[in-house]
Amino acid sequence: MKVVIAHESADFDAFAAAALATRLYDGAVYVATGGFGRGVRAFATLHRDRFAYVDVASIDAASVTLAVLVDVRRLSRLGKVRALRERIVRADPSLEVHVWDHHAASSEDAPAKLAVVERVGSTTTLLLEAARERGLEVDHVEATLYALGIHADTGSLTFANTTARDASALAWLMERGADLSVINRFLNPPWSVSQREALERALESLTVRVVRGARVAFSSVAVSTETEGLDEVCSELLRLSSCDALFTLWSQGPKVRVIARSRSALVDVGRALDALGGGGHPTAATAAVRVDSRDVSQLIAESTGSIEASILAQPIDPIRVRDVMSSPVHSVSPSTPLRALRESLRQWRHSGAPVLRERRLVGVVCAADLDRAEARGDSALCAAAIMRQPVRTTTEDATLDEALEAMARWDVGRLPVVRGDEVVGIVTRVDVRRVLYGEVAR
Ligand SMILES: [Mn+2]
Repeated sequence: MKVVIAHESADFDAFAAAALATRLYDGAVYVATGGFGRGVRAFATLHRDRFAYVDVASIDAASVTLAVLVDVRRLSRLGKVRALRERIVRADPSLEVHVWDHHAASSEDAPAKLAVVERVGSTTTLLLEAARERGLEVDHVEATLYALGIHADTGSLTFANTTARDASALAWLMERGADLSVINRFLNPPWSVSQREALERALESLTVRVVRGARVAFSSVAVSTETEGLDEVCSELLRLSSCDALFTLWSQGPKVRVIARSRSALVDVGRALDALGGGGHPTAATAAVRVDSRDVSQLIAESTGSIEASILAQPIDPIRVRDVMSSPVHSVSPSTPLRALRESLRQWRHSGAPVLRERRLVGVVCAADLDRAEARGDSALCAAAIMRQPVRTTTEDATLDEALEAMARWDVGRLPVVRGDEVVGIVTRVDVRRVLYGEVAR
């Protein structure tokens, strides 16, 4: 018997990859090992005659000769397949294992005879590339499911893990009739009442800590075991909290489920949840901790502590203003004639400069204002006449995010960097942009 196995709580990437694998491996059966996500379950039920799967209880693990693991290779995420997992772990020679996955490596990855592991946005992309190489065709219903897989794992091609390969796989599926209204319906199903309640209570319990310069939010709430879609609640909460990363700890029956999201390179939530035996991607990860006989609130405190410790251990420091500012600063005085100012800016190749009176910052001049003054015929004036006040400043310790926010708020393209009364540098929109576009080495 040949089986395809995806990770437990299968998302659309897992489900789509599993369905596609049953086409690539003739006669293979998708064995569902532990539940589907909210939208996936509705889709799977409606399409069971097209995308078949069997329950894990209905197979005889001893008769499996080929196990194809898709969107997973970490043994602890395989779900309820104990007997099969044992055969994989002891490298049973009568069992061949193939892996198709896009997750980061872990210490408990299944040993495999064939491993197609690449850091693309979705596992569906990897299988689809293989299918296209073999000349396999898909109809509009299959195209819709595979497109759902790519959309789900790449945030519709916007997550940082997305590659051009995901986009071209998606384009190929759209050419084959992937149905956008069906995709929208199942990708973002309407929220349930219990999700809304979970969101409200999680919002109330939100606490924010600054860890290594990153704003990290924590929230812990007890919810009933029937509450589904907590991953969606977590994503929404991250947006509402305007933090860099969010860890939600849901105590749910015998488990505390940890769901984490990050929207900053400063916090890799996949690595942060490693310590709790979970995992995932830098931007989205989960873990489940058994409560056993322990006190839940103590368990939550311990889990939170271990998450913070592992963020602290991550070798990622935010880029700060001091790392990119220009220093020392070329400055002018209020009495500098505009003609001389123009000449100085040209020499320094700057488009603006701070104005200092006896070393004290009193304004900022920029080339655009200088142009306007000259166009009005005001070239006989001095810097004081065109300088902008009040002066918006920043500090060396500010993060680039803070500098960017300040520029946007005050609509300025350069911020003098001050230490007490002294101007020690200047940071411009060009500096911030170079960081944003990854042109500055970390
Ligand atoms: Mn995936």
